[in-house]
Amino acid sequence: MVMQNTLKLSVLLSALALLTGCQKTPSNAASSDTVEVIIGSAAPLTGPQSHLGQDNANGAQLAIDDANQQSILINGKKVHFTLQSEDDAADPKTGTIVAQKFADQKVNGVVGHLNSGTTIPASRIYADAGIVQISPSATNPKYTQQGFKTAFRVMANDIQQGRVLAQFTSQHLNAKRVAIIDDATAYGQGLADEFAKNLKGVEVVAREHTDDHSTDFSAILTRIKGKSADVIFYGGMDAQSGPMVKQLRALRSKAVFLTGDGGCSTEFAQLAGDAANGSFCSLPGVPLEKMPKGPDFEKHFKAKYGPIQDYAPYAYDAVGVMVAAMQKAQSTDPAQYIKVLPTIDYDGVTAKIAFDDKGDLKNAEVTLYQWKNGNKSAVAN
Ligand code: ABU
Repeated sequence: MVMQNTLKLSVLLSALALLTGCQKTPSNAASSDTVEVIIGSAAPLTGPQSHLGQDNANGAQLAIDDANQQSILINGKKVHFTLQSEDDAADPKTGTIVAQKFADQKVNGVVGHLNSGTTIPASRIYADAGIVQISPSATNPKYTQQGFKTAFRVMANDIQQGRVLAQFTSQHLNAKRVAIIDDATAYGQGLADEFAKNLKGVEVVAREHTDDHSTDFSAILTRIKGKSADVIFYGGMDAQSGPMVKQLRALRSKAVFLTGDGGCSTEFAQLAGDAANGSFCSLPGVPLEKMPKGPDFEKHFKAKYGPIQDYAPYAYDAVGVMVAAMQKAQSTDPAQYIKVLPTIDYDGVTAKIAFDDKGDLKNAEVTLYQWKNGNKSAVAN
């Protein structure tokens, strides 16, 4: 009996060892010739923002594939990069679970998260674990204001974006009465606050809140119509901005519709249809065709994944600058390559990437667009 139990235990232990062996190699564990590097990607891969999350993951994967094509040597050893893509469902709590998983696994770096609402709580976990985090799309300024040395982003933040949107509203749209709606998330509410703070000579006639899962805004829009707003600003994502502008036009409102980057995607135009015509939105960065390597990237990305939603080039650059830092430091250990990130000068697809003392992009730009027949084009601001 004792023999049988010992045998069972031994079989169980062997099975467990086999299972453990099947998991991805932890950071910096290497065969004698190749160092295996795992970069985590965290974004919503399910739910209303899954198209944006997949766009980020695809951009990051393309950069990983390109890095592997280059047969990079670090400290004399060949490096093989793997992207581990996890779904945070755009949910702050799930975001921290994903972050803890990456921390336990000791991944070499994280590209993400997509949303400010997940990026900010996850950033403390990465900071405690000493893991470099580069967000390609979270724009709430708080992310890089917490004093975490591990937190970086490769696009403008919402202090910059809110200011541009407000100046455009005050000076170019000549708005007198503005209504503001947000989705009560770190991003949507934060951007709406920055927008409101920077308006000049404009009365805010309504301030309304929804959430990032709603699709029926008729009650909010009816209340706003009663206030005769000439501009409606929405702080939130495309899954809401698309139906919102459609419902606004169904109410025969002529108010100008304006939103930030979360509502400025290809998906927005598809959801809104003809109602998108004439709407304005902002995106961090310069238009794709004016990015240093934008046109080449678009061809390269489209051939594999189809149209870009929004942030894929930034996810590509987030991986690219991380790999460049590893090469410069000749180490894949975040404790080592983090030391070169504050002085890195990287020729990205989207821009020249260099970070300020907080981890924000230096010389970040914001562009305003107007929609016409399913396409957006840059407007002077
Ligand atoms: N930047 C808009 C979408 C992501 C976020 O900041 O939540």
